[in-house]
Amino acid sequence: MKNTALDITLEISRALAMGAPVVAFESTVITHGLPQPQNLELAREMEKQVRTAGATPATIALIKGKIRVGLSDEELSGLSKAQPVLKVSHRDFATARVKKMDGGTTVAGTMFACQMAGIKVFATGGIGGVHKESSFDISTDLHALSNIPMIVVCAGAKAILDLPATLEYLETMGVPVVGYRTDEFPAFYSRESGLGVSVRLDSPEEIAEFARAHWDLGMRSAVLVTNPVPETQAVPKSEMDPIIAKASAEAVAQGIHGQKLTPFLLGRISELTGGKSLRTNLALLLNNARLAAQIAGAMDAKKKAWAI
Ligand code: PSU
Ligand code: MN
Repeated sequence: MKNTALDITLEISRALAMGAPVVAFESTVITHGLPQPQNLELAREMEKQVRTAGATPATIALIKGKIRVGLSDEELSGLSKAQPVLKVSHRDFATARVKKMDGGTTVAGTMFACQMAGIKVFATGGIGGVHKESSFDISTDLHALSNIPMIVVCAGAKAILDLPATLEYLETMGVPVVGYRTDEFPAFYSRESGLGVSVRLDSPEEIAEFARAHWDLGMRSAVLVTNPVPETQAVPKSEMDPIIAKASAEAVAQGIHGQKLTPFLLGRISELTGGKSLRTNLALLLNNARLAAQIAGAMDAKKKAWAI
C-alpha cells in the first residue's frame, strides 16, 4: 500500500524488502529528552553503532508534517535545534500533518510509524508509563505496546514513574516484559527496582525465538525487552530516589502536567545530579542500540533458516 503520509529512504526500503536487519529510533529523545549538543551527537552515534553491528538504522521523525523513516544528517541536525517542535504521539500526527510541522516521535509515535513501514525492532532509552503525580496520566506508549507487534528495547522505565503500576498495566495489556540477562525490571539510571520481569532471556537469539513464538500464537502485543544500563555507568537507586522525589515535588508545585511533565522531570534530574544522570542516559541509549541490532540480526538469521 502506498501511503502518502509516509516517506522511507531508499536505503531502508531496500533493506526491508531484502529482509535485512533494520533498527528504528525515536526522536522525542532528540527534540525533548536531551540537551544540545548531546542530543545530535547521540543520534549520530546510535546510527553508527547500529551500522557497525551490521544493521540499517532508521531514525523516525515528522518533517514538515510528513512521517519520515530515515533522516539525512542535515535533517537530524535541524531537528536537534528546531523550536518549536511537536512531541508526537498518536493524537498529534494529524496536527503535525495539517500544520506541516516538525516533530519528535515518542515511543508510541515511533511504533505507529514502524508498523506502517514494516520495521520490527526499535531501540529507545526508557518507555513512558503511569505517572506518580496523576493516576490519569498514563503514557500512550503503554497502549501502543499492547497492540503493535514489534520488539522494543529499553532500559526499563524511569523511577519518575509509578513503576509497579506501569508493570501492572503492561501485564493487563498482555505485554511480555523480558529481562535481558536479569530477573529484575531495570529502572533506567539504576539497574535495580525491586520489581520482577515476566521472563528472563540471556541472548539475542533467545529473544528472537521468544518474539516469534509470541506472534505465532496469534498475540498482537509488543515484546518489551529491558536491558539494564552497564554497571560502570549505573547510578544506585538509593542515590536516585531522593532526587526524583525532589523533581516530582517541584513539578506538582509548579503545576506541570501532560506532555510537558516527562521533559521537565528529565531536565531537572539532570541538573540535580550535575550531569551524572545525563552520562548514564547516553550510555544506556547506546547499549540499547547495540542490543537491538543484535536482535534484528538474530531475527534475520532465523528467517533465512526457516526459508530453506
Ligand atoms: N523516558 C525517558 N526519556 C524520554 C522519554 C521517556 O527516559 O525521552 C520520552 C519518550 O519518547 C517517551 C515519552 O515515549 O517521553 C513519553 O512521554 P509521555 O509520558 O508524555 O507519554
Ligand atoms: Mn503523559
